[in-house]
Amino acid sequence: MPVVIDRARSRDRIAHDVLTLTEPQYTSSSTAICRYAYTPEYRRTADYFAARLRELGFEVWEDAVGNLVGQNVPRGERVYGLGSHCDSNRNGGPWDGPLGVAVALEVCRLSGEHGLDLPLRVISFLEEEGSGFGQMLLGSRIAAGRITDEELRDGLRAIDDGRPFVEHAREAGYRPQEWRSCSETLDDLDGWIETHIEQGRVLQDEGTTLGIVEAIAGYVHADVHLDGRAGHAGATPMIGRADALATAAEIILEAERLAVQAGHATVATVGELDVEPGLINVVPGAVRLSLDTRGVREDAFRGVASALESFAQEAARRRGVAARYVQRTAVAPTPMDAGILAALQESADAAGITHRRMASGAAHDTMCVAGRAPSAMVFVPCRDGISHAPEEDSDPADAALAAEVVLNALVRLRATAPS
Ligand code: HGY
Ligand code: MN
Ligand code: MN
Repeated sequence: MPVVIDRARSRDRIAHDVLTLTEPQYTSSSTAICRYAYTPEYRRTADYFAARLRELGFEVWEDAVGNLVGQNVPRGERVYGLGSHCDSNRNGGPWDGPLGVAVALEVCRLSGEHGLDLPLRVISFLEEEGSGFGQMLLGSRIAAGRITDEELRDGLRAIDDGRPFVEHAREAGYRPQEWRSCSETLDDLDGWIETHIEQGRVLQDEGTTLGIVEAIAGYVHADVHLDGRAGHAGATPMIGRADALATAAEIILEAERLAVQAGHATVATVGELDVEPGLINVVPGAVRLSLDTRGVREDAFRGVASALESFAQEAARRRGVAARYVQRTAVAPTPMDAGILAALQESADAAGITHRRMASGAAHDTMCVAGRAPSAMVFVPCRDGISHAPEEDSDPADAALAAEVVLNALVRLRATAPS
């Protein structure tokens, strides 16, 4: 018999956790949610979840770089993993990340209240958004060993002050030199389920309650550095200019064209643009633009990235500009585990909750966990598909239904687990 929960109570508890974290002490911005690794606002947010887990009798710790872990059985015992992240995009909304940690927390409460005694580990990964150091999924990539010593030591610098990741981590009391020990954060997992807002609008437009995520889009993140020649905007003839920003403009439009041409729902975005000197009366001498290209077909989005690198070189050469393409990171598309997907689907059917299989266009820490444990995700609708914006909104009643489905899926998985 499926476990039937008090959905209103779960809705209210999840809403309380998520909305508490919109209070001023949990964000450095007055207009959006903005918190990221090793900042006071992030520390307070992690401490909030740590306190809620300790209230449930969980042992709570942080690994060598700051992934937050809570567990209700002794370390070394097999567990089911739940969680997400509680850092935010710099222009973030309340639900992206904290919804998943709050649902995980609610499943822990429900497991205790219903006497299910599920062995559970909650993980809130560090720096999922990359808002502090420019690298998404940083905490889960470190835990999954999908980074190198050199990248960690030399390649990661704080967006705010340019200082190395390892310096910030040490100042925050962590042991970045022991980053390999973070693999223990993903040890002993018999399964992993992350709940997240959809960040698109498929569920809303269809009127479906939950998304059962069967694959997560992979991505390439890179930067293109263009070095032209600054000059007087009035006295420099058009012929012979080495205008870095005009070169960037060609590249940005080419990224759009290449993504559309690639098909298979491939996307490409140039979201960051630094212009030097950035003055009205000076021909731009130097530009850095970011590239984010993603999709569920790796050949398609990687094709966009390499075609854009060649185009940038060619457009720059035509304009007497030097182009340098530097990849930040690349993560492959990640299929989810069939057994976990089936358990989620059966649980949703048993509870009479509408659902549909879907892919995630957004990246998630689950991509890194999936290499270490059978993993899947559950999506809840977010209003009009708005995310990575302060207007982001979601209905905690849907999150409560997700908690009920996840709880029952874990009960199913345990019942069918090899003894
Ligand atoms: O951008 C992403 O896919 C995630 O929200 N960090
Ligand atoms: Mn997220
Ligand atoms: Mn996000």
